[in-house]
Amino acid sequence: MPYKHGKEGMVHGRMRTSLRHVFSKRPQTLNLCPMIASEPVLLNDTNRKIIHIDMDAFFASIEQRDHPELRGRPVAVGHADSRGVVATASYEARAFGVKSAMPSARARMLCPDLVFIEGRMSVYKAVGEEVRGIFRRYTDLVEPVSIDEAYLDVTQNKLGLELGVEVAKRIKADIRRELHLVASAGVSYNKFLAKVASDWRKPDGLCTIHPLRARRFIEQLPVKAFWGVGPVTAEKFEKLGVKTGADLLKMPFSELVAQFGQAGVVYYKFARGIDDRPVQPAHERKSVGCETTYEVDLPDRAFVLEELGRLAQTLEERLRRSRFVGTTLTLKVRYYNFKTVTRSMTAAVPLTEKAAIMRAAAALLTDVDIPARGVRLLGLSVSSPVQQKDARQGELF
Ligand code: TTP
Ligand code: MG
Ligand code: MG
Repeated sequence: MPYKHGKEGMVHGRMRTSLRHVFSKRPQTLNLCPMIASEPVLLNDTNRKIIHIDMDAFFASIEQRDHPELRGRPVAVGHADSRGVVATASYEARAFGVKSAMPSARARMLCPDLVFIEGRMSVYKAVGEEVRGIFRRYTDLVEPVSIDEAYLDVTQNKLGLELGVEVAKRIKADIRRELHLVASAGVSYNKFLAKVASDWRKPDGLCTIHPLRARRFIEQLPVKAFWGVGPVTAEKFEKLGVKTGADLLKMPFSELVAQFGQAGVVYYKFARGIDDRPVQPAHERKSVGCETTYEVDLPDRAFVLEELGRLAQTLEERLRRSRFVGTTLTLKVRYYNFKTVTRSMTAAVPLTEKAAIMRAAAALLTDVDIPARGVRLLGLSVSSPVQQKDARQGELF
């Protein structure tokens, strides 16, 4: 045991706080009790039905679907020029070793007959939306992870189907019939196992990991297949003699935490098939805003206007980045004495540019008193969304 009692308590305290982001807040599923035992007592929730779905060779399959002459041929989506890289490759090209993120020149060396296609991002995004539309026929608990994959919680599903695998089968069939594309699905009682399962028999995979078989499955799993284990961590595990889930299971809790900190707790739980992270559906964004508290209170209206100009610039950038489009502007002014006033107006057209935001902000400010002792905070936000497509499309794959 590398920790003294006091220090260990502190380490656990810190882990608990930050783990809130990783795990659900149901306290009965995690009972870390460092003073009594070095191995935490863990309860496992195996009642959920979670599906992870990922489209097969997504961009390349769409190109083969839309260009029949490419079917059965090795296809890479990406720039063919010397500085280009492969975004993805069809399974025919993968047989030659061509894969995502590989320089195009190397891909061509491996597969001289490779057909390069320039990507059509707007088409891929639209198909990604169609796929999500199919998921939502079965459940609203859909958590998109990237353009071509998502987690679904189908414990309660709209069709009242008993088995998660039955839902997964139907979704795969819908995607094939309606979109002429192929998806792989993994089904289990948590996200970690569902994700591993969907990767298991790609392409066109459908793998279920039953709670009673989870332990066996995990034991033979290479440690690099565990969530959060990248090449660097895999090497660290290798040096510790840990190659598989079975090896990981032998590592004491204290040792894992000493080696990997918070991540060690996660590995400890995953090795035991425990992952309580909920499926979190995409939340609808209601507003985008920014505000600044000034070190020295702004003394008059001219200063306030100048600062509003800066805020409007920042807001324009944030709106663009989050692809948020809304029509209501709210101005917030906090005085030296913390008294706060807000004023809002709704425009006929969306407020997306600095000039329009600034005009509206200046109009709102005419209705606000600026006290002689100054203003300590200003804020601007846009709300009343008119169209939020792709608002969460931060990550693409
Ligand atoms: P992935 O799901 O990682 O890959 P894939 O769908 O092409 O193939 P698989 O059958 O193994 O799932 O990524 C989805 C899409 O994201 C992929 O078609 C292209 C794009 N992408 C990139 O542009 N660059 C990358 O490095 C990766 C990994 C993906
Ligand atoms: Mg994919
Ligand atoms: Mg993917």
